[in-house]
Amino acid sequence: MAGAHLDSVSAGPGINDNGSGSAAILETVLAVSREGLKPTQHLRFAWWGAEELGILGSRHYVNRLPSTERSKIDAYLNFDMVGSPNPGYFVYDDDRRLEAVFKDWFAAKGVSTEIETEGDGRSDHASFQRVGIPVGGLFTGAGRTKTAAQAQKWGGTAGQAFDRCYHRSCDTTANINDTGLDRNSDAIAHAIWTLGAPS
Ligand code: DTR
Ligand code: ZN
Ligand code: ZN
Repeated sequence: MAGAHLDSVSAGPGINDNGSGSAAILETVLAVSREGLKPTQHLRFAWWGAEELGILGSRHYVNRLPSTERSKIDAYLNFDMVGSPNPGYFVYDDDRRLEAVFKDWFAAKGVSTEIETEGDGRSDHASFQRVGIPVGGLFTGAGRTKTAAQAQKWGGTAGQAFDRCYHRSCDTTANINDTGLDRNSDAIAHAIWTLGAPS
């Protein structure tokens, strides 16, 4: 299962937070449909409401899931901010198997990754993690500042926030780094297919 929150804060349009994640998983859905792919596992996608109000939509969904339905969810992948203008490449480290799918893909593309440490409990994956469903995901950074070492390996601007428009009115379509969104969109498609159609 893959998800992204569709809502934004009232301060701005939320194109990176979280139009980027919403669009990235939609692209995977469209590719699977366009190619007529037949995964061995069911693929489930969700676009959450009210994440910014307290992770309410995904919390409601999980709380209302019967246990028989919960047990069908092998993993939940969360994509919340995957196109930050000064991007980092962060991978959730909550589950080793899921983390490896992303890390290995980026490594094969020559892109180093770091463990995502800022978001524990701060997005929709928390709703699944609290009931014991393995979670993973990607993140390109919010208000924290990119270090010189990170700029050295990832490019971008050291001493500047990964997304200086986080929760601000300037989070518009100009607030997206195309390379970061492209790389993460491809990594997302790879992970969903790898996990959905295990060889
Ligand atoms: N995207 C933010 C929540 C958030 C902040 N840092 C992280 C790290 C990983 C996932 C999510 C977040 C929001 O929706 O406000
Ligand atoms: Zn937000
Ligand atoms: Zn968000």
